Amino acid sequence: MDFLKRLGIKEKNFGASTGLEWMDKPPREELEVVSPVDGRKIASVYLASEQDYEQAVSRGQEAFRTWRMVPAPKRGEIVRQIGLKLREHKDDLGALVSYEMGKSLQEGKGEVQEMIDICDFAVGQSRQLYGFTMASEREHHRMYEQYHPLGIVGIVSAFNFPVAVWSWNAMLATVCGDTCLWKPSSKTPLSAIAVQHILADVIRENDLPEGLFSLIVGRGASVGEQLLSDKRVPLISITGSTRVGRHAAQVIAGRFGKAILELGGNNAIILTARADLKTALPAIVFGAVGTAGQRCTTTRRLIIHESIYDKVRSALVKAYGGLKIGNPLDEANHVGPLIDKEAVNTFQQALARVEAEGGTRVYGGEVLKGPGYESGCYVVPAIVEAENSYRIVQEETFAPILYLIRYCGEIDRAIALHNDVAQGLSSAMFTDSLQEAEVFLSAAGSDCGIANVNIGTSGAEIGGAFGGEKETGGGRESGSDAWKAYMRRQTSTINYGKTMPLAQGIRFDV
Ligand code: UN1
Repeated sequence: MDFLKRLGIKEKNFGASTGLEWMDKPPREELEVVSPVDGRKIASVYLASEQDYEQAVSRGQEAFRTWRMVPAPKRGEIVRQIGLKLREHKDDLGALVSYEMGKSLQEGKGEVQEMIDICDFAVGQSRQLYGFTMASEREHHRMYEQYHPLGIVGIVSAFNFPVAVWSWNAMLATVCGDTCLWKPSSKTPLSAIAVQHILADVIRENDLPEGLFSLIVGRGASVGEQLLSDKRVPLISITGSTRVGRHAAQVIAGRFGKAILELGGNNAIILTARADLKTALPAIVFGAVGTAGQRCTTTRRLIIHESIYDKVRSALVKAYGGLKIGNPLDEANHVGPLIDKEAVNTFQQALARVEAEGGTRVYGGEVLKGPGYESGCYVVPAIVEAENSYRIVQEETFAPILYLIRYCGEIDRAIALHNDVAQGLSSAMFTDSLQEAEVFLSAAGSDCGIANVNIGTSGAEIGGAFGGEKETGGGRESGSDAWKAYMRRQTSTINYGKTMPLAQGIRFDV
């Protein structure tokens, strides 16, 4: 476990920092971080107190006053340096993510690559914070819009992407002139602490102010509630469950704050009669069992045309039979553990519920025991035949359960089933029919924020806007023009004439 040392993780770590400074005054509640990989304690973290939170916010406000006046391309230069540091630490940080969270090493490194990619994206963006110039209806007037920094951006991230989702938000916020206050999941605080150490070099080398990047590790509602109701934090970006997001959105709206919500998904792939199963199969399996079914974008429902249903079911059972489940740091394994035993319970309860509603389990569902599985967090990914209307199918269970749903007739029927859930994150269709594909992507097609053709539901690139509709929350992070959410918009009109004409031709002579 040399990577822990190289990332600055000690036996006991502090969970609150404003940059170079760590808040280390005792007494503090201590949180033990246990790896789902082997059930061993990795390290412990002293949780942040309310005073630490106050300190982080006041430093964040102070840093904002100078940071907002730094030219955006110069802010981009800082992000460029962060990207370089992440490249240096990619293997170690990827290993820590894998060990602390349980995703495969490939996916752990992929997550750090996603951070590097968004750094590159944000550097380019720092020279492109464009506003429009509009034609004024008044003579000798110029009208244009500009984007200004917002202030402190709160970033609440989830355990399943313990570092990448922070970077989507933080790197854009940084080039936009904001300061960042990060509350990571208390299930994966060490990955966040390691990132804070990586940032420290860049902060030191560039003499950046304390409060530009703050970290607050809290547990349960304590610091979280403080953050939600804090008027000094104009924007909070939240990744998490719909339940948490619904509450957060109400509290933030109550103070007219802004929120970017990336909540639950219930993502489906439609396999039409025209699907190429050779390409579809790996996409389905990766989508359903990658990160042990704990991605927001995980494929949870497979909507299959009746003419190929039996063939698809047997191909999937065969593919699942070849999956290697075990220590995710061993690159021979495809599937690692769930995050904790509570998640294993949720997995088992969901399987019991779907069977009670009439579903048939065709593969998996067992909890693995014996050597290599001591943590009690390893499960065999499950395939279940179900109806879309089952209550459990309507919910997002954060575990590897793939529901097979049959459709008959035309794709309109498949699309209706597809959209008949409360969530709207990611979606896909496999077909070689141009017509079917275009219908799926049309206004009458998928109602999700992400809609793919001949690609699975998970593994989005950072260049596109990421997020979804309905109970997924409506927010967009990452690429495209998602940066606009991190800034405030201003329309400015300048009169360079010698008269005072009013808009709409109104005359007001005094
Ligand atoms: C998430 O699960 O919260 O599209 C993010 C994907 C990844 C990001 C997932 N790029 O699967």
